[in-house]
Parts: sequence; C-alpha cells; structure tokens
Amino acid sequence: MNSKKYNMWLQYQPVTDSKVKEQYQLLLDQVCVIGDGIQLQAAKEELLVAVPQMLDKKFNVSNDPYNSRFVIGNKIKLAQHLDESKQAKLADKNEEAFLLSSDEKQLIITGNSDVAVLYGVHHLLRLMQLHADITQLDIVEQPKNQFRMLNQWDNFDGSIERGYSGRSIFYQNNQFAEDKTRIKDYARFLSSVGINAISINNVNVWEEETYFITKKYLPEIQEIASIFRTYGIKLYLSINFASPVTLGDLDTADPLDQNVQNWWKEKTKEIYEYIPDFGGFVVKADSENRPGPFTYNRDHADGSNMLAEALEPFQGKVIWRCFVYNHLQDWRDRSTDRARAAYDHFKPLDGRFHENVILQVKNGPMDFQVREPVSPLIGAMPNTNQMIEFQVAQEYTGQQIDLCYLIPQWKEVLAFDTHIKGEGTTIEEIVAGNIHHNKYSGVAAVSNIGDDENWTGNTLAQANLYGYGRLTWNPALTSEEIAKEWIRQTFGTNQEVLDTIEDMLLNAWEIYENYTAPLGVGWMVTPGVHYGPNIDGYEYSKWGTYHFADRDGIGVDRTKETGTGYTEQYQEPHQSIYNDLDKVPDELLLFFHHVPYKYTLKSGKTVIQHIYDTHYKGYEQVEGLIEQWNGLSNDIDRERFENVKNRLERQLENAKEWRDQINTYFYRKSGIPDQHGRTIY
Ligand code: GCV
Repeated sequence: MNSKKYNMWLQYQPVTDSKVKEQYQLLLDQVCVIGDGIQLQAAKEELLVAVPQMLDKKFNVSNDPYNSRFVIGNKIKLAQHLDESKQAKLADKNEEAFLLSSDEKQLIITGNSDVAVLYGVHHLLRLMQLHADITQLDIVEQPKNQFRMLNQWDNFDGSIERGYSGRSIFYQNNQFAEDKTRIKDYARFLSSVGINAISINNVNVWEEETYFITKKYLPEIQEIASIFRTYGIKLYLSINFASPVTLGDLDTADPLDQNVQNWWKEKTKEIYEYIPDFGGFVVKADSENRPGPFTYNRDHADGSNMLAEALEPFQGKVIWRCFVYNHLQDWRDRSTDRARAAYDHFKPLDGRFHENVILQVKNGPMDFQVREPVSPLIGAMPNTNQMIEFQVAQEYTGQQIDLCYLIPQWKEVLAFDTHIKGEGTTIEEIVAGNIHHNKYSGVAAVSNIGDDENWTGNTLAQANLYGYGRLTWNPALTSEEIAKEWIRQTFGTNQEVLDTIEDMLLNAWEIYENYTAPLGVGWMVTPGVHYGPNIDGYEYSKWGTYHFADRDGIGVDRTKETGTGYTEQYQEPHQSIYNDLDKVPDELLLFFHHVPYKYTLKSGKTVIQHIYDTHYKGYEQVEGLIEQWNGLSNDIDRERFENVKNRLERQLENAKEWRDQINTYFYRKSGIPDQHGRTIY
C-alpha cells in the first residue's frame, strides 16, 4: 500500500519550491553511513525512500566520509569527524540524544547511540517536509521522557478493544499476521515521532493470549520484537496474573507461594531466550474481573514484586496498572467513590515496590472522559516509579468518528501543578522524572490504530498519534506547533489547507465537550459501546446514575464535608479550590459538587442555561466544521477528503442526538425553560 491515506505524515511529497529543492539537492547527493547497526540501517532505508521521492533525483549510499556532504553515524563511529564543540554538545545528554549540524557544504547527523541517529534522520526529514532551511543546522535534542510507550489493546482473534480503525495489524483469527509489512510500517511511523516501547496485546488477557508467554507463540513474538527493535522500540507483553493456573501448571497464583515465584522465574528465563531485550510485563490485575493478588489476600506490591524479581536478572520491568476500582460498586452508596479508588489502593503502598516496577496511572481518576481533573495519584508516591497513561484511542471522545484533537487536553494535564513538592511540581516534571528522581518514569498511551487503510479510521485522528509521540518527546511543543507540523507533512504546503485544518483541530475538543456531558460530570454515554448519548446509562447495573441528577439539581458531591471526601486527595491549594463552590472552575463544577439547576456559574450563566447553550452551540459548531472542510474540496485528494467528510456528517448526527437528548432530559427534569425560547425536542 502506498496511498496518501496510508502514508500518514511520512508522505515525502516532491519539493516543488525550486529554491528549497536546489538547496536540498546540493547537500543530499549521497549519504555516507558509518557503522552497520540495525537502527542505522533503518535510518538509511528511510532516507533511500524519502530523498529520491522528495528531490526527484538519484540518491546513493557511500562509505567515503571525506567525499560525502552528508554523513550519519553514532558519535563513537563518527568521532574523528566531530570537533570538540560537537562532542561537548552531546556529552551531558542521554542515550537517545541526537545532533544535526550543517553548513552549505556538509550535513552531519550523529547521536549518542544508533537509535539516536535514526531519530536525527527523522528530524531532518521532518524539516525537509516543512521546507525548512537545512544549511545552518545546529540542533541538539534529547527526549524529555524516558518511557514513550504505546499499549495495543489488540486481541488474538483480530478484534481490538476500543478499536475504531478496523481489525488488528498483529493478529487475524487467532493467528499472527503472516504479512508483517504493516507492523514494519507502524514501527517506522512510531520511531519517526520517538516512541520507544510498545506492548502488543490487550491488557485484558484472555485464555488463548495467556499462551503468548509459552513456546507455542514465542517464536512469532520474537519475530515481531525484532521488527520493533530495528526501530528502537522495545516489546512488552500484557500478561494474565493467573497464568500458572490458566496454563494448567499450578493450582494457585499466590505471589507469596514459592512454587508460583519459581514458575514465573522459569517462564521469564524462557522468554528472554527468545527475546534477549524483552521489555517486560504490563499487568492489569484485580480490575474489571481480571485476576490478581487480591484472590490470595495479597496486595498490589506483593503481586508486582513477585514478577519484578523474575524479570530483574534480565533488566525487565513490570508495568502495573493502577486502573483498579470496584466495578460492581453501588453508586447510590456515597461512602464509596470510584474517583477515590486508585489513590486509596496505591498510595499506602508507596515505598514497597521493587526498583523495576512502574505504576501506570490514567490521567484522570475515572476513565478518559472528555473532562476530568488530573489524577491525584500522579506524583503522590515519591518512592515509587510512575508513568502517566493517556488514551490516543478516542473511546469516550468520539471514537474516531467525531473529530477530537487531544493534544490540548494532554497539555492541560501535563501543565497541572500538583504542588506535591511545592509550586512548580507539574505533572510534566513528575513524569519526566525531575521531581522524585526515581529510576523510571514516562508516558504510556492506548493506541488508536487498526488495519483500515488510513490506520486511524478518521484521517484527522492521525494527528493524535503523531502528536502523542511529539509531545512525549518534547512537552514544550504547543498544540498549535504540533498541529502545523502534522498538517504540512500530511497534506502539503497549501496555506488555506493548513489554516483551515489547524482551526478545526484546535477547536475540536471544546466542540465535542459542548455537545456531550457538561461541566465535568462525565459519561452519559451508551453503556458498553461508549458512543452516543444515554443520559442515565450506567455501565454495570441498574443502580443509580453517574450524575445524580434529580428534579432539583445535578452533580457529584466529592467535598470533604458532605461528599465522598475525594477532594482531600489533592495538595493545597487544589483541596480548597475543588472543595469550595466559589472557587472550583466551571468546567469541573459537576465533578466535585451537586448543585441546583439555577446555580450561577462564574461565566454568569445558570447551570441549566449553560447546558442548553453549549448543546445548541456544539451542534452549530459541527455544522461549521463541515463547512470548513467542504471549503477544501478542491485542495485535498478525493479519498482523504471523502473519508473526513463522511465522518463529519456522522458527527453531526451524533451531535444532534446529544443536543436533543440532553436538552430534553434536563428540561423535563428541571422544568426550567430555555431563556432564548428555542424548541426543545
Ligand atoms: C482494556 C475502560 C475501557 C475498557 C478497558 C479499561 C482499561 O474501562 O472501557 O475497555 O479495558 O478501561 O483501561 O483497562
């Protein structure tokens, strides 16, 4: 496949600006690659695809650095070509740091490792796709985050949990995909934005997937691991905590049982025989019916440490998810609160986890809603490795039918100042490892790709995958910068295309929020599928609703005086701000407080009028998106144009349903009419 849809942001379109082209042609007549590491080979391969396409000329490989204008290789291999100042620039940087240095006569890409050179080559190709000047480069970059991971929620039968882009590229009908081209191309895309770790199976590990860690499937997984290795991406597997039992070897999975411990040690040894640089295990335990240490009256530290000991001799890691809550909880019982669960479970265990255990915490206390506060658990365990978890897959944010550019949301989360160690203790610095200085930290996210030709269902959802990688590499990039980069590389240099799509992306999150659940209350989606409105829809039983709306008011009281006390999990000043009706920001009002419909927001509107207004507005804004997109019909290739057009039309249907159902529901509940007298259906 080599369509525009398929190539995402690695289009490598011919450079049409003759001045730019001339400059590039002069420097890039051939490349001298010093060294033969696999990631260097990948870098060379990428150049061999990209450069001839962009410059419309032959491009050779040479091994003569003295007669080549363009030289790449790691800093050891290139030592004699790097003067002291260049060496110094890389000296205090990490293993993944690269350097791009050029004048009109020479271009050097080097780095602290081969994979760093690959990142450097991708950086150059990005600059070229943006038509930047490449004759005066003096760029040194290193990623801010150590872990930049993606989690696939792919099942062996080929389905994908919360997948909105077709079937799995890894598995088909309980077999590994025979043709690995897409896996390789996926690895190319990921390395181009700096992703360095991937888990390739769903965290809900079903019966057959439990066998992934056995001889039955390890040879196949070995092959996938070697594809990712070529691109500097370490492979992880999600495991079933009850594996010793499920695989029929033992009758217990008790982490303190010696036989269980030995079983995991043997198992781990076997995995490393196949994959010597295996990353480790991702574990969802004691959550949503998945087995875990609770069965044996053990806690999460006992469970994860047992696996950590098995992995330790091989430098493997345990990535233990904190998405743990009692999903059978009765929501009418206010003494339990799902928002509290992760913190309540894990905070008391701080300091008990082995050095190679990393806790993976979802960005919010609930579940990737369009609006939630930041999870108070992140940063609250100074003696424990932590990673934040985002969701690139748009489970609750439109399922890649509706447009929702998520970078602004993630940036807001990263910018949140927890005050855990005083002012400036932002999530961004915590996950970068700069606050608690634990051994490991970083970012993980649920991927949004499948085997649809354009990878992400909605072509514009490619921006979220691109942006996730770029942001985790460099959180200082703005949402606008990331959008601009992505659009230019994906759609070319037409200014109108650039401006229009940028505007659409930057407004998309707000628009989606406008026509869905208001003021931070969350959910109101169809249970199970999580798309489309169902105001009272409650996932697990007939008990209660998520929003506690009655004829007098709406919202969840999480204050310490009269509510669940969740606000106390935050440091000051957040405790006081969230706890206080007068201080809580409007957008989170209903997450923290139960208020009458006539309660006046800081915006000056009442809650009920805000609900009506935002829902009318959200729908109109989607009409606006369609108009904007239609304006580009002559500037974008048919396939991608029609793909997005079709999704936007479906989004409009969805926005209409939300608008009508929400407005009707709250009109009936409250009996308060719309101030503007609009018809409520
Ligand atoms: C993989 C939510 C999703 C589930 C998902 C779970 C998780 O509840 O709806 O599909 O399961 O999160 O993150 O483990």
